[in-house]
Amino acid sequence: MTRSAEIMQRARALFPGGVNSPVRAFGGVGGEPFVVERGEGARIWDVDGREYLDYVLSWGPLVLGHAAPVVLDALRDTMERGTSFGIPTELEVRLGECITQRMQHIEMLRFVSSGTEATMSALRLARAATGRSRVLKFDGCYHGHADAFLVRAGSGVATLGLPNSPGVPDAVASLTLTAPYNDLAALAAVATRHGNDLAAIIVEPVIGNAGFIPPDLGFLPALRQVADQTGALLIFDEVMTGFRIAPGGATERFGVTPDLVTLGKVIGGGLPVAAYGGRRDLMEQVAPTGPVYQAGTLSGNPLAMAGGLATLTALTPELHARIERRTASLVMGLREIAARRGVPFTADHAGSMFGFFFRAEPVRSFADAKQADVELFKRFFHAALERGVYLAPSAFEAGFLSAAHGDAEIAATIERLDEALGAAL
Ligand code: KE4
Repeated sequence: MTRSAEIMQRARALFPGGVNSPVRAFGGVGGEPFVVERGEGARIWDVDGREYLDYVLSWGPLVLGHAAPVVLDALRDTMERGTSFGIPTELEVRLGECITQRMQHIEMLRFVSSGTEATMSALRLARAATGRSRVLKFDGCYHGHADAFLVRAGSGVATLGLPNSPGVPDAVASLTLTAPYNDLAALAAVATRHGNDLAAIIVEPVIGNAGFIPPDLGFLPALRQVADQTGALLIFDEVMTGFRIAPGGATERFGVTPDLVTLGKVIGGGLPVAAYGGRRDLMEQVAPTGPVYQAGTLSGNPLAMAGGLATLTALTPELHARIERRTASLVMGLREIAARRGVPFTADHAGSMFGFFFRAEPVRSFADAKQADVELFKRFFHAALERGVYLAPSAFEAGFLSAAHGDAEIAATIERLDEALGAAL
C-alpha cells in the first residue's frame, strides 16, 4: 500500500470522502487522490515521492507558485510578532490600500476568510441596500456554498451532479433565479418578470467553475444595463478572476464597473483571505457604521494579510504580462496537440487562467460544457497525472499558471500532455 493510500484510509474515517473540500476527492475523474507532501515553485511532490507540475495551484491562489520566498519571508517576519489579535493592525490597512489602488472601483472593502463569506455578505448587503430579496445567478457559476448560491451551481456541485444541494430550504432557493450564461434573451426575460424584486445580479466575469467560459463581448455590458434599468446591484464575483485575468481584474479587462466585487484566492497568496467591497455608499451600510451585520474572528488575520501583501506586491503588471504570455503558449501548445491528433478540442485563457474542453465548438454556456467528452477528459487527467502533470480533477474547473511556470515547465508540460492524449484516446 502506498503512503497516499494509507493516509487516505485514515482520512476517510475522519472526513466525508476523506477530504475537507469535495472536489479534492477525485469524484469528477475517478480513482484516489494522492496526498501531497510539499510544494516548491511550479511543482508539488506526493508522500510517495512522485513529482508533478501543478496547474491547480491550490485552486488559484498561488500566482507566485508554491512556497514563494517573498511570501515565506513575510510570514516568518510577521508570525514572530504574534499570529492573531482581533485588533486592528497596519497590515490589513496596507493590503486594503494595495487592493483599492489597483481596483479603484473598490472605494471601501471588508476582509473575510473565504470566498463563500465574501459572496454571502455581498448578497446580504445588496438585499439590505435595495430592500429586495431576489438574486440572479448564471448556470455553471459557483459563488461558494452559501444557501442562496447552491442552486444549479458549478464547480463541486456540477461535478457531483447535484443540481440543488439538500438542506437548502425551498423558501431560500426560490429567491435565487438562474439563467444560462451569455444568454441575453434569458437575461431580458428575468428583468421583465422579476426586475422590480431583483436585489442583485451576481456573475463570474469569466467562468472558472464550469470549466473556462469567457463572456461574449456584449454580455457584461448587458448585465450593467439591466442592473441600472431594474435597480438591482451588479456583483462581480472575482474570487477566481481577481488579479488573474488582468492586473485590475475584470473591470480593467472588460471595462464594466460593478457595484460590488468579491475577491479571494490570490489576495491571500495561499493564506485564508477573501474580501467584498465596492461603492462607499453601499459599504458604509455594513456594521458598525451601518445596520448590515457581518463579522469574523480571523478576518484581517495578520499572517494572511502578510501573505496577500507580499503576493500582490510581487505581482507587478510586468510579471502579470509574463505569466499571461506563458499561459498563451500553453494553450497554443494544447491546441496544436489536439489538432495533430484530430481530437475535437477547444481551449482558451484570460490572463493566467485557462481551460479546455474535448469538444469542437466553442463553449459559451454550462449546457455547452456538459456536451464535451467528459469520459475522454477523465482518461486524459489520469494519463497526465501518471506523466507528472496535475490538472484540476474535474472537467468543470479552470487551470492556472504561476510566476514559477517558466518556458522549460511549459515545454515539458506540452510534451507530457501530448503523450497523455495519445494514451487516453
Ligand atoms: P471559497 O469559499 O472556496 O474560499 O470560495 C468560494 C468561491 C467563490 N467564488 C468563486 C468564483 C470561486 O471560484 C470560489 C471557489 N472556487 C473553488 C474552485 N472552483 C474552490 C475549490 C474548492 O471548492 O475546494
